[in-house]
Amino acid sequence: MELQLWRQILQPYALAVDELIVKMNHMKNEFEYAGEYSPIESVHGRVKKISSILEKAQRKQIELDDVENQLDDIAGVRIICRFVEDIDKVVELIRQRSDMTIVQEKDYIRGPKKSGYRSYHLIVKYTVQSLEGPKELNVEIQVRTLAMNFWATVEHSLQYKYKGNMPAHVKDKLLSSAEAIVTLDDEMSVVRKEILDAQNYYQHKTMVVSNILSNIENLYKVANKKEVLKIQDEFIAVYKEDNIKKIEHFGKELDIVAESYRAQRIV
Ligand code: 0O2
Repeated sequence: MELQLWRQILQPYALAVDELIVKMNHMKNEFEYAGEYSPIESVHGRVKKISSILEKAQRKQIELDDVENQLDDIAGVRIICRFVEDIDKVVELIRQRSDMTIVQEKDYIRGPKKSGYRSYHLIVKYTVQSLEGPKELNVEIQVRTLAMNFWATVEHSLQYKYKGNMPAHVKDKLLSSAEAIVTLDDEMSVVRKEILDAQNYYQHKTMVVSNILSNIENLYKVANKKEVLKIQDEFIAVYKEDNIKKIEHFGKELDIVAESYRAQRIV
């Protein structure tokens, strides 16, 4: 097949990769705008090089005319997460989308490859629009942690260097470093809990403080100004102590004061 024809065949795959990078990054941004922790750390993508397509087709004995049907990873998107738990969350987000359909899943995390490779692979059907109309194609989405990605990148370049003849001592080193990556990911999961706890704490504190502020604002309309100023000063003093229990207690007492004014108004 001519080079020019290959370039033409690969165009819709390039469009799919570009679109999916934008969409996945948008999901990441949505979490961030909502002030929430994003399970997506970064998004990358590529269209397989023609030389790699030809090499894989030859290795898997695929006819060149059948490459588009048989090779699922001509278009590839990689989603990098900080923590292992984020991977399931990302897979769930993809499962819920209506613009792509998962047709295959390979869980190399619960069942790593012999090489030590860990990653979650999805093949999705995705439709792009071109001048020739809609085209449905397969895209491989790999979801992995930063640590898994580091290992896979190093191992991939060593595979390339040794071209199938990797010395035993290098293989052993890669296997032991794959185990170290599992330990690292496990230990980092503890930090994830702390990040989420800190985030929940922050959200709770924000809610309690904004209730107090709106109560003080309303009191200005109905109560004696001097009294409200006193309440405001007391609140600033409690807030500076940065003790959530004391802020909560202050909030409850203020609720009672605000409620009594509301009751007086009704009477
Ligand atoms: P590239 O250069 O990343 O595109 P096969 O190639 O037969 O093993 P198959 O059946 O196509 O794999 O699907 P699989 O197992 O889901 O793997 C597809 C892709 O996953 C590979 O693409 C790699 O990107 C990655 N991968 C799988 N196994 C390993 C591994 O042991 N080490 C590393 N570093 N990556 C792996 P390509 O086409 O091999 O390469």
